[in-house]
Amino acid sequence: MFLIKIISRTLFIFLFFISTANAADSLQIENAWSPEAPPVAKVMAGYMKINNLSNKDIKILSAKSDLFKRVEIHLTEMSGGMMRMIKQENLKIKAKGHIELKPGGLHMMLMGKLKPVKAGSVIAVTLTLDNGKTINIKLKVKVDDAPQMMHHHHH
Ligand SMILES: [Cu+2]
Repeated sequence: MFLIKIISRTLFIFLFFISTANAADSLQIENAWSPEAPPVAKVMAGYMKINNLSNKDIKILSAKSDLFKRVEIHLTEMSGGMMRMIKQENLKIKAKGHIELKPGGLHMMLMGKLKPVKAGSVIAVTLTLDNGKTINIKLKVKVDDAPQMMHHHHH
């Protein structure tokens, strides 16, 4: 009995290290979501926190989704009282760093909606990284609770 306990504990620790080793050379996505848009809207936005757990800088080179013609990364900027969105050619997340895609800042722009997307559903997006890896993420489509979001913001 005692030996089995030791073996299973060792196995558990071993598996734990395998899973962290995998995560360590890639990006971890937290809280990925997209505000529900009116059915006629062709464009939607995506927000999330992206953690780089590795000790190398990682760039996101491109993104795609089957539900949209095109997926881009944009930066919202105020200039002269006008809000404009600037397409980012890539998105760098520094080693051990993180960035946040959020309303009014960096965001994912999902363009040319091909199918209806409702609150409660999920938008699958594939990111291509400069280290040759791809990661699949899922944006939860929710009714926009923007005023509340402000209060819940923490780092
Ligand atoms: Cu945009």
